[in-house]
Amino acid sequence: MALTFYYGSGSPFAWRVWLALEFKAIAYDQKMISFSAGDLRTPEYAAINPRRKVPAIVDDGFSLYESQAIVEYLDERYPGGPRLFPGDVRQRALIRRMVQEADQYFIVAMDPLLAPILFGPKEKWDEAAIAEARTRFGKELARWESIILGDWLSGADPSAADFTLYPHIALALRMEKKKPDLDIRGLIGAKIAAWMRRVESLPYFEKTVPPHWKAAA
Ligand SMILES: N[C@@H](CCC(=O)N[C@@H](CS)C(=O)NCC(=O)O)C(=O)O
Repeated sequence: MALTFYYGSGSPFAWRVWLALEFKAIAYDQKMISFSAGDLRTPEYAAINPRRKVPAIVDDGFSLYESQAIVEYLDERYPGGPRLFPGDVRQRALIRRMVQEADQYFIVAMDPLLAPILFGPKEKWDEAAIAEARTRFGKELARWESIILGDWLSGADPSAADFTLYPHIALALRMEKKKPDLDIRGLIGAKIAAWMRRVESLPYFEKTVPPHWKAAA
């Protein structure tokens, strides 16, 4: 197998690459990195990604990390089949803009919830701070309701923008497992909810769902 994909279960950055690989029907070999077993700290992995994070790929001896760089690389290296950046120069610019918005603004708005709820102990939850962060995050989710341009985020066709935002929203929804009254679903508008169902209907979607999420479902 020419391309090896290194991922961690639940990483939205790895999930984006996984969706991109499947979308483009690129043959790959997958290696799941265990955060808890210390796989990121091995010298072998450091040689692939010295920042010791997932995702990473090794394609015919070429190592690459940083999810968005990987997605762009895949589209250029494997130009056959559907494009992750389809359309003309302006359409592709819109897609890149949305990717940036998802990675910059969406994540920044979600982080004040994610840090305490998914990664902190319940006993330390500050309900007032969580409520305030939820309101701010709700504004960001509402913004995407006006950003979406069609059936897919950037219009008529799926693109890298969909594969960037979807895993971030899925991670946000995951917080409800630990704190059901957070009601993230209640912050999601009708257009984004329909778009999520569209992503979830992609034939390869189920295969890319983080394995430990499926195990716990
Ligand atoms: N900017 C990076 C972010 C990658 C990242 O933060 N990965 C996390 C998982 S979501 C990770 O590997 N964390 C392990 C650690 O920091 O020890 C990308 O887009 O690939």
